[in-house]
Amino acid sequence: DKTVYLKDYRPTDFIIETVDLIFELGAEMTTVGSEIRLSRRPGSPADAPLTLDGDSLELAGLALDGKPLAPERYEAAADGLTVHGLPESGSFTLTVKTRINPSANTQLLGLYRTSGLFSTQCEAEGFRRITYFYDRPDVLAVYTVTIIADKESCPLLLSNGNLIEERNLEDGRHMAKWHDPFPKPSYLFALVAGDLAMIEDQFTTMSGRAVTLRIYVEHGKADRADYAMDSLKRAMRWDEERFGREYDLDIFMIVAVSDFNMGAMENKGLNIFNDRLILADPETATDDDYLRIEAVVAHEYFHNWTGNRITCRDWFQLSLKEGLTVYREHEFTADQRTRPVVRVDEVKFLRANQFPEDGGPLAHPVRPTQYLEIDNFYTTTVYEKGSEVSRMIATLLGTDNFRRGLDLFFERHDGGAVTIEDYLKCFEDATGRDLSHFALWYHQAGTPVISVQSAYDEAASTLSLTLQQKTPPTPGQKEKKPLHIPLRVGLIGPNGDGMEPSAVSGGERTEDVLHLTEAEQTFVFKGIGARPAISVNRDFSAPVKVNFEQSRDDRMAIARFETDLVARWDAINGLALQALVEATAAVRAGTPISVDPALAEALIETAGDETLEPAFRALALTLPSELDIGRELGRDIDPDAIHAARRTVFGSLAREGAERFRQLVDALSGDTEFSPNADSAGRRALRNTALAYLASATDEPGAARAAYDAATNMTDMIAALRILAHQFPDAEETAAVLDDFRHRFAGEPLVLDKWFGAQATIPGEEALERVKRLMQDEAFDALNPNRVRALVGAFASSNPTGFNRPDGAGYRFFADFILDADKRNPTLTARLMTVMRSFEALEVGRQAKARTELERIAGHETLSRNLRDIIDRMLK
Ligand code: B3K
Ligand code: ZN
Repeated sequence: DKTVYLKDYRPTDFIIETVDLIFELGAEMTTVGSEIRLSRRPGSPADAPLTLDGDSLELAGLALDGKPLAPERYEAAADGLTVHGLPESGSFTLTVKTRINPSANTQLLGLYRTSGLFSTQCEAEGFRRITYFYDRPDVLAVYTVTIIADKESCPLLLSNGNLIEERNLEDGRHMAKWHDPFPKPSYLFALVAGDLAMIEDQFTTMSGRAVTLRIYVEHGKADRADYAMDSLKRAMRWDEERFGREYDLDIFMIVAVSDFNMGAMENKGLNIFNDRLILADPETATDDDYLRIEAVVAHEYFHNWTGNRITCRDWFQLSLKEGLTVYREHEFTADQRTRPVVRVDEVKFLRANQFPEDGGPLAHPVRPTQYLEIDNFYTTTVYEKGSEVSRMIATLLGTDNFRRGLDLFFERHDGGAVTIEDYLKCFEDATGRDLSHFALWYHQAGTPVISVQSAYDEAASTLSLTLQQKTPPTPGQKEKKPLHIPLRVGLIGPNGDGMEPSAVSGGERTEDVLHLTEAEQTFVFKGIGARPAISVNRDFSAPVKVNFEQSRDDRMAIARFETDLVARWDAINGLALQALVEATAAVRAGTPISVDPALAEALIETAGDETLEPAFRALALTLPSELDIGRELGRDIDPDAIHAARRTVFGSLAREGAERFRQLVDALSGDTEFSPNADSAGRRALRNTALAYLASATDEPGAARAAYDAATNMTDMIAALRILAHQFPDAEETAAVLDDFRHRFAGEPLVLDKWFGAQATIPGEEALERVKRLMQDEAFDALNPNRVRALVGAFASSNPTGFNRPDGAGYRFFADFILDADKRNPTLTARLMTVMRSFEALEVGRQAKARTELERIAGHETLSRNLRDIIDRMLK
């Protein structure tokens, strides 16, 4: 059993001071020379051997202080190197030589070569695929890196830090030497070599230092990197202003690569990105792409302080850097755009991704205590729930105190590898507030459910609010304790105005935040002259589910009058969700569906409310997805019934509001100059949402076809294409548009991903055959993670009727794909596999078919550790 436990943590026996690496790059054979300066850690046993990590390595030489080591002094295996009899005191140098094959590296972990480019991905445990090393985050060393390669095919040689030497060698080769003065763990090491285009800019830091900024992209794509550059500069400025964080090297580089397992990687001074998160222009990128580019460029940049300057002691502390950095990224996005709109997107994401994880077989705490494969813990719990936990600290302490705590964190731990406890202690020490109860959020998995009961006493003018909290059991954690939950609660009076109580008893209250600390607590609000509508969890102050039987009138009051727009959206969304759940039940019972006219009115009214910004109106108008409805049901899910119900409700709303939708489409179609800013994007979102309704109201593809033809940017173009594909899959217009798109963007893999995705998600039984057909398209590449996610990933995760075909053929296809792909890229397959984690919520027939396929996968003996870990937990 290779399980790693938090309780087993102990420091290494040796300390690494410096590392000198020499890469002689060859496509099929690269040699890596590593010279490590080491010394025995004071207090560690005098006879302890040095045990370094390795993964699929071949040792090609080993020397101690320049002298080759006799074979009896060491044991070398593909997965590790042990050296005996090392000096008891003083430092010494170990020279390790390995040989690797970057072209054969289809895992895209370690050093790999795709499309002529050498690049690396070392987090979490990829460095050990390059050389034998203490590949763990608490070993921080200063790196000097020499890269030698053929000059013609690899004119560009990059690594972390500053370039200190560059010269030509014989045989057409050249070399570059980089030095990073900041001690770092191996997971932040990076190397890129190849032939790329570049854009350059400059940033002057708050203390007046000039920093060179460079973004490297494929030749011919340089003009698509401007938005990323602009985002980077805004992020750098924002981090100075909001958190006092200044950049520390003279150069900051980003490289966009097209074969990449995740979004991006924060290597010190040399971020490496999936090119879909760098490249954008109006003709090829959507507003969502722009939004994500801005967010991820900022996120990786913010890691320079939260992750790089201060890193994790061990991988159990992953949320220390990821949760906090997501929180910083969210705050940045909120400041760049419209705060409540950004917040609604976060809430939607959390509910769609983190809640199901927390409520299923893969649930784990924000700080786990054990793992089999750390790669599988880069989860939405560690990231997004981790971010929510930091957000709650800010809510509990207030913005200024949060900043004080974070300042102390930077001051106290700069250069360190620390724990979640160290992080919390800074907030406690800076503010005097005890966070020991709050800390449970890091250790207890599961989404708390808060049940609310209210009683209004007219004679006494009091409102009592009884709040009960319960966190359901999760794997390995049956019993749950009550958490410290900051819950924002607002009261709305009969005339729509907010009501402020004269006093509140029953627990701590700061502004509108109730501090829920016990399993059950009753707060009594005094001086409430009339029965209010109660708005619970404003701004989504806590990542919880709220169970509150509220009258339709109260919910309507919140939907109309709540000043907190997040709660307002939530009320509208909740009403729509309830209607869709009822409609689904009607479909299954064979009874007619009736849509509450009040709901239709509220939606249509909001859509036309000029006092609200278009982006918010678009959000309000967007019905919960089929997946949302399934999650709300939580069990016995019949995707076909959900689909039929949603289609009917959508159609009836569309007919009801046809006039308004037409008017919105016309009024918002005039923008000629494209700007990616939030305001313009919001207008496009509202217009395209209205267009989808309009298409359904008229039940003919003409308007969408016309919109496709008239589109001057990718957002409008793909929106029209999706309406056609999803609402009129068999129409001539749809075939024509799909064909046009395919040819127009023939040389643009990232754009064709949108085309794959739009078709992979066309509902219905025929989806599977369509996906299989698309896999034969020459633009599809089963080795490229972006292609796989766009087609197979979208089908499995976002096509409920197609994937969950009652005959189980969708599951069978998916299992076959997974088994095949697992031989090449385990990170990718394990991640893909998780889309089936909620299979037990399906109705029994589909559930059994899904289980059969999952068990078939589990029955294979040669699964990667990544996939083995996921599948075994899913079937437990
Ligand atoms: N830290 C990387 C993610 C690494 C994933 C390794 N399996 C990107 C990020 O979160 O910013
Ligand atoms: Zn991150």
